[in-house]
Amino acid sequence: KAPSAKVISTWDFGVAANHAAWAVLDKGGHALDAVETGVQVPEADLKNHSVGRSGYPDRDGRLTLDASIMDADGNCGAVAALEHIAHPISVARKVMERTPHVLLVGDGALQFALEQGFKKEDLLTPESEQAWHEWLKTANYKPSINSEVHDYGKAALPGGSDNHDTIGMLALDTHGRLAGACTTSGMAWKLHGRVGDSPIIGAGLYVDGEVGAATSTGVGEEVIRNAGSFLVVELMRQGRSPQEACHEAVMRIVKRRPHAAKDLQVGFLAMNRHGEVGAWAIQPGFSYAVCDAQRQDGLLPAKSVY
Ligand code: SD4
Repeated sequence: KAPSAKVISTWDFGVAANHAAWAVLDKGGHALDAVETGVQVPEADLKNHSVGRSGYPDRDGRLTLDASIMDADGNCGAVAALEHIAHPISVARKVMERTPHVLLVGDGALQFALEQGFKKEDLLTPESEQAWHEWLKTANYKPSINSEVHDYGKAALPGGSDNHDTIGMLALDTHGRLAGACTTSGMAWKLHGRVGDSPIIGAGLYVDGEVGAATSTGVGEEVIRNAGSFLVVELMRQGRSPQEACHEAVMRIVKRRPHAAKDLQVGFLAMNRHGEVGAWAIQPGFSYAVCDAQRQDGLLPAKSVY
């Protein structure tokens, strides 16, 4: 019997993204095409200030994008601190398919994108630029890394700001193939050059066809520190359900740095190769979207530590 296709993704904007991915899966398409197509939806959404076009810029007013994509066989590609390209996920896929490399950053990533025929655009909308000007008025362009990271943490809390974070998407197609994609403009007002977890394979995204896939959202520094998505997949390999694996990975973050963790958000989302899903977050408020043949617009609250 052919496996049932399924796609899941982070946050409420995942519902619309899942719809686009489902159109690919429902036709018997490849999970990799599904996740690329799916996350392009929030990348293009002007109302969304944390992914792609109209994302909030860094401290210097520059909009820099991070994205990664991975399939079940360990093929992967990523871009970090990429400017001026509307769909960083598609550049990440080209890195995977057309270079011997996994990760291209900054000017090099832009140069590669232009060589591949992507269009150079100004992605900072007047609204996002205005928000940056407002932030500058009170932020004092704070030089202290520690206080900035702390502020970033607060910004990622529900209600802390409208910094609504990353889209991470995981799909299983009708041929039983898994794939994942992750894309973000990163934390609003970050230091120029800051790279989060989303383009780091094993941190913001990890897929292993033998086991399952995981992705993350929230304060990327905490996810990188703990190789978060890799950890979730390895826990599933050891027999945990996706839900148990996400819980244990979140607890690892909380136990290692309890004082930092109580004020910041990290959420994990996972799916094993049988299509079972799970999620867990540090703080309440993390939701994830689920779409399969039974239900196309599912949105579920994740359990949380606090
Ligand atoms: C990152 N996880 O860059 C991403 C997205 C984010 O608050 O903005 N987190 O860390």
